[in-house]
Amino acid sequence: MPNILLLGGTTEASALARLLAERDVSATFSYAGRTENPRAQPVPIRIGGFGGVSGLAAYLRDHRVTHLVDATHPFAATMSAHAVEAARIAGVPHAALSRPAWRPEPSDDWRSVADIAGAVNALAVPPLRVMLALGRMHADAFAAQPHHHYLLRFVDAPSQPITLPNHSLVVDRGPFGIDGDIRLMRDRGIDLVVCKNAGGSGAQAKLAAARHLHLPVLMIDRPALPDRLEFHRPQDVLDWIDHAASFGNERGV
Ligand code: 3Y8
Ligand code: NAP
Repeated sequence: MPNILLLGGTTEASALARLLAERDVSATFSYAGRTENPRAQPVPIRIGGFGGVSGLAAYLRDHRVTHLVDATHPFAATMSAHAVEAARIAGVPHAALSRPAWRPEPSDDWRSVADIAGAVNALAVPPLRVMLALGRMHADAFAAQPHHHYLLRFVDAPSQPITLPNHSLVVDRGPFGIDGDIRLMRDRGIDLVVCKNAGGSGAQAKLAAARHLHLPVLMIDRPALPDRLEFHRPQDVLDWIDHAASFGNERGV
């Protein structure tokens, strides 16, 4: 019988959890514990790190996991690297459920940068009203460019003071809608949107809103991820799990 460990935290991970629950497949949904009230899931949840590669490999063995599915965010590069290595050590089949990177439409005004530091450097320009749609973990990096007004959007109210001198904060969790993001950007007089190339649908609204308002986008490219088996649709992950199980070979190899 398959026993899945699903590394979650994305819309696609939640969609896969629903499919697994509908098919009554044994699965555990894993959150890092970054937010106060993570979305409930239709399968058992575990919250918190594993303790690095060795901790995850031990978890896979101790819980007799038959398949490890990494459905974390494309910027969760450490988790994804650990997942590939721990699955190899434990001899557990591994696959990623990821979403293709966003691509600009012909009318879009995107400038791509390699990483957060690249985005900070790109803001060495006269004062702007910047929507920093990066969440909480990277906001402080932009204190190096304190002359802009930053609109921040966090999932939870911050527990630490925000070091950006000139900012306003919206506490909201996605998935976001286009009309809501158009209203937010228009009401706050946004000149520029800074975001990660997350892909998927849950964060895409801001790109459509920027397009509608003819705003430029500073797009942060994804970090490098290890080579691995990847699917883009939850159903394809289910077929991969079924294929291994139907061959009576739970190791999926
Ligand atoms: C804890 C689980 C679902 C999944 C929903 C997706 C969509 C909405 C859009 C903006 C961009 C951002 C941020 C974002 C989105 C989905 C998805 C996605 C971006 C939750 C969640 C967890 C997190 C962690 C959080 C990070 C932050 C990033 C906010 C739950 C809601 C900016 C990424 O306060 C913090 O410490 C937040 C940290 C990592 C990035 C950062 O660097 O701050 N996600 N987001 C997961 C865990 O503990 O394992 O609370 O329910 C999940 C979702 N956030 O099933 O509904 O599929 O991506 N999340 C980015 O894309 O740039 C917001 O504002 O436009
Ligand atoms: P990260 O930097 O790649 O991972 C750092 C450490 O956090 C990992 O080594 C692991 O700790 C722990 N961790 C990460 N994801 C985990 C999970 N799903 N279950 C258990 N432990 C996890 O990760 P991150 O970028 O902080 O992302 C954390 C979570 O937020 C992930 O679930 C991700 O899908 C979600 N998320 C992230 C973003 C983003 O922009 N980064 C956006 C949306 C959602 P140990 O080493 O102790 O095992």
